[in-house]
Amino acid sequence: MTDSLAGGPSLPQERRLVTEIPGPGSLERLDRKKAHVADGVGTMLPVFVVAAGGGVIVDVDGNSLIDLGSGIAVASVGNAAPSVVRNVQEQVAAFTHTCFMITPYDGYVDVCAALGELTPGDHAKKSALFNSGAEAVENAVKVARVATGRDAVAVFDHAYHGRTNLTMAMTAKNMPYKQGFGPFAGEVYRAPMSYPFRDGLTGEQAATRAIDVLDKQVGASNLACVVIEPIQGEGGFVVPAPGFLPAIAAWCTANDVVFIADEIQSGFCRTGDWFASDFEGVVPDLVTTAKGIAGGLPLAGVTGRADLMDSVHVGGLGGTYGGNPVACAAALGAIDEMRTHDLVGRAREIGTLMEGRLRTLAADHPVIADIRGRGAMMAIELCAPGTANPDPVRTAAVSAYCHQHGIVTLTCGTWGNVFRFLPPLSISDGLLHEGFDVVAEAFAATA
Ligand code: PLZ
Repeated sequence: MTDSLAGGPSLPQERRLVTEIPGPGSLERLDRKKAHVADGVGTMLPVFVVAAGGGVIVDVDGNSLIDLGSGIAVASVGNAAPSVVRNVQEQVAAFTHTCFMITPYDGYVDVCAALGELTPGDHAKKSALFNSGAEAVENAVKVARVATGRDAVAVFDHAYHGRTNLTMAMTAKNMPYKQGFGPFAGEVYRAPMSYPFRDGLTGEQAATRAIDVLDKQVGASNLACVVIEPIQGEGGFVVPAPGFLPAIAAWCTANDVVFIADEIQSGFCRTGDWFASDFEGVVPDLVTTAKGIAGGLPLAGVTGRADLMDSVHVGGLGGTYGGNPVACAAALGAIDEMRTHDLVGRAREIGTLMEGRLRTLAADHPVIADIRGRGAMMAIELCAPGTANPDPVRTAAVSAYCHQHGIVTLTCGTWGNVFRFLPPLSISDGLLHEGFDVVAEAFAATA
């Protein structure tokens, strides 16, 4: 067992392997999981966690793993970040729940005010808070439908928006997200995404192609909204070619279609801006947020033009737990951490370091066909050398090596052939380098 169960940045910042991965303590617990947890809930790297912080995750056997995933871009301020812990402890001792729709409290309003300040654009904005990313996306669509009086929703190839019924319809990939779970919500239409590695189009060309599909197959006057991840997450960290997002946003504005940026994975400093939309100066009508917003507690938001947000009748938006006081306190702590430690700047530094390491790696391993991403949201796509044929087998082999050697790495992509790197912004350069040393070993060992 580990000597300290306290997490946070004071945990020893080291990779330390004292057993096989998973070790005996985790294997024993995996049997309990098998007995009591539904098989449909998978685990990618089955070590049971007792503490985490800075850039490491410590398991029940005393292994300390380097975290290059942040629990899928959630623990961006670091696990058990001090200001999150402090705010949560104070709030949890004061009151844990009243339901904001019954008797309100300051934390909810403070988070909405912060969202209004931090999201792109200087216009009048309002927000509503929810529990999960999928719920935020559902509610953004509800707002857009009421505001426009239209039904149709446009999404893109490779999109990921969640696992609820409407968001499954909006998500592109069948296995594992949709298989057998239909029928899905109607009036969801899919347009081609800008995917520079695969389509070779400029942003303008790709936008013209997408707009043509929407115009001809749906009709702008039927569209309530276009929903897009400014950098796609689960779909493969696809970064659209420059000019694509501004052209789609401009077309939406010209046709009174609500432009919704799903910043659930890309938001809150991750890409080296507060939001990925900021990079090209795109100002969405609505922005959905979750994940990084609250340092690990479940919270999500829809933020956008006050006139759109206020188009919904009183009582039309809500939920028992949406904007829970403890989650709001955590968010205020996380946002404070991002501001005081300039995590936007830190994400850029991490991006420069990771991109350098990945370029060196790609020079030695032609299976790495593309390097993309921004800031602390970087990825490599693996294909048979010299082709665009996805290589999910090599991806899985590299991944398994990393896991066995104490690095938490995640994969993604429509073909499961993309390695994504989402380290906590609290990780040290030293640990990052060590993590990428192991990734390099993994490529060499599986060549
Ligand atoms: N929109 C852009 O990335 C969540 C999903 C993991 P929830 N991505 C991780 C999994 O396999 O379930 C996500 C996202 C974008 C929406 C969501 C949904 O957010 O909080 O998982 O509902």
